Amino acid sequence: MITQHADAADALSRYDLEAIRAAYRRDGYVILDGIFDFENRLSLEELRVACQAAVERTRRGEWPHRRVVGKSFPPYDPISDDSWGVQHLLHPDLIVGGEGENGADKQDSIFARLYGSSPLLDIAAALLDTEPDKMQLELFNLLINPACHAFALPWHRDDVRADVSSEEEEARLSAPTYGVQWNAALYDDECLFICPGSHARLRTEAEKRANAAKAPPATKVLEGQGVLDAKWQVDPPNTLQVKLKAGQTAFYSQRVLHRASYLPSQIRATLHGCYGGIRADASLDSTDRASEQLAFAERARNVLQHNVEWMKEPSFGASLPPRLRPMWRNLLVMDAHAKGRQLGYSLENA
Ligand SMILES: O=C(O)CCC(=O)C(=O)O
Repeated sequence: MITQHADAADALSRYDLEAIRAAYRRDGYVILDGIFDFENRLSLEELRVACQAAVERTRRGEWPHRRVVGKSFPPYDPISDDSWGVQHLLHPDLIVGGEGENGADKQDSIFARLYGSSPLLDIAAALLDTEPDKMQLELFNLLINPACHAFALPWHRDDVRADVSSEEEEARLSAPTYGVQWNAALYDDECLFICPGSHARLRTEAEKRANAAKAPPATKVLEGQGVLDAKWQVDPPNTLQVKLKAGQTAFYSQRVLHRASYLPSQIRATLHGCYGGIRADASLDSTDRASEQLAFAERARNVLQHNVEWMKEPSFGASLPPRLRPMWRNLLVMDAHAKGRQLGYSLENA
């Protein structure tokens, strides 16, 4: 529809995509304003309400797909009742049987509408150097403050293990990267720490030490207690605390070295999503290029380790906004190529 396209173009024209791309390539992250101001004109407040319903349902123990305090990476075995994330915001069951009649459909679609909206999707496409219909639907989760624990994730790259040799690290980093991740803050959020530029080079000795260190264990804290542990002894000197104001979004490479710290007293509702770009040659078996194989495995593992069987349902594909449907089909293609490969999990919980 003309209006929708005009709005999308208008939303995008406010951004200097070349400058954004240059910053992202150099630093491995870029922070932008205004990605919620998309064509459907949903407000931050509406997104907060929808997220609050999902958080309450998770805290009541009614939503099994959650990031569990005590587990930094998948699989998130339910070892604790407390949670640091709500998984699968696009899952049709998140709303069915959830908060009741009032606004349920609206909440259901608000996440799909945001995930497929402009300028969010178009900026991600620009960062991936592609077009939305050549991208794949991936993960869309919500990162939240635990209810009663201080919890932290160790320094990590999402799919490169800390104990890689320099040769392997070099091979992994020089393979193409087909994904982009983003944190979109509904409240001010200072939980994420990164080493800018570390997505595209070997780690320094200080970064290797940080990457090898365990995070402090989860500890129970009383209401109102605690401050965000802005500094760990092991932090490399180039550590940057990512400070997002409500409404800001950080797009970042999953290869950038990063960690995170969470406190119950620090309200967090940060939408956490990723998209993948598809390879020009969709048939993986026709290429013997080792770097393509590495790139494919990285992307596929990143998505498939999160229990996404439900995403393959035709009814889910049919329920999506039109812009997301080619992306959903691309996800199925990737899944078909991944069949029979033992991709495993990206990282190990310490
Ligand atoms: O909490 C965050 O912002 C970072 C989450 C993260 O590092 C991860 O999901 O691997």
